[in-house]
Amino acid sequence: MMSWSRIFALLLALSFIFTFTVLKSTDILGFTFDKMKIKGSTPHENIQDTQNKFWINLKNPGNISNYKSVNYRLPLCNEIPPSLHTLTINTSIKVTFEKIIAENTNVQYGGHGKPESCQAHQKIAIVIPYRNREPHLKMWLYNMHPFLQKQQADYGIYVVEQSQNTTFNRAKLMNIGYTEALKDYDYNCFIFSDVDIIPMDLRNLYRCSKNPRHLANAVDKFDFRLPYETIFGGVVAFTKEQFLRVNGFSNDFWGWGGEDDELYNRVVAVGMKVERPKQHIARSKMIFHKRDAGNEKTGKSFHLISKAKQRMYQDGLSSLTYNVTEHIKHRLFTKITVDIGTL
Ligand code: BGN
Repeated sequence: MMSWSRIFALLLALSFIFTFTVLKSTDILGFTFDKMKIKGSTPHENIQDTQNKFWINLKNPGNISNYKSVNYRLPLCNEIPPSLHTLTINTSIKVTFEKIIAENTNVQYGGHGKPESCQAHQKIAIVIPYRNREPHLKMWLYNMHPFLQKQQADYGIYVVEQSQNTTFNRAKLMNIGYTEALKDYDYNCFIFSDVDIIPMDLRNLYRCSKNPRHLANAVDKFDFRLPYETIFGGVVAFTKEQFLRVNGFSNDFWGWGGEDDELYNRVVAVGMKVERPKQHIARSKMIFHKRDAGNEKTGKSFHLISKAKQRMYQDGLSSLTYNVTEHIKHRLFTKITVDIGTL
């Protein structure tokens, strides 16, 4: 015969088990129990920084799901984050990776940041075409990590580097950034940015919208105006679907100029239009530099731009080929070095 105290203890245990099962299945506590096990860990904790540097060379990047973070039921962030204001950008100070890391401790390997107090509406990949511009990259990261965090963005930085010293192909690097970023995380917004453009106002939200957006429409180099109405260079934002719809950039623009004009024509050809933030908000600084070697004009742009509508479905994401030669998760960005062939 069981004593009353034993019966009571048994009932208590049963009710605990019952409550636990119900909470687990209904997720009442606001996060799933399996994920609770990794509460407090960062998505990147599995990566060992054995070389005591700021980066890891991933031999098999596909195996590391370093962006699958804890699914807290945070409230959605406000559409417009609080306390947005103009910024003073000083590009003459000296910055080091150590300094940027020290000032952005929330940023995780691969250059991934997200708001801590709320859930962002968009998952944003920032794609930067790159070759041999380390001082600019440091200046960009120094300014842009704080910028994106103040904008409460859930974002990752992708620096796509052309490995060969041959003619540069900005547009193809953008297409590669889009393709590679999607292997990391379910990004739904892509911001394609030059490494030398820094926004001067937090109200210039680096976000996607119903139409593709031109974010750098008031650059100091052009006296904070549009040099021509259809300009679409510097920094543009596309949702995943918008970029697919235009089949990305053309891969056939080697050397300086025109790939952005052609992209503009693609956008118009599929019936979308370009949106722009107001010019007093979109003020941006371009870091001064001379034209890079290997990025001369080739003189072929004009013809390609005029044929955008006819060519766009044969030339773009659908025809993209490249080889990744190095894939690095730096503390402040993901760097993907690629062999893209030559002109
Ligand atoms: C234009 C370039 C753009 C560039 C802007 C601003 C061309 C096409 C020539 C037929 N277009 O002249 O790519 O964004 O200047 O620098 O070169």
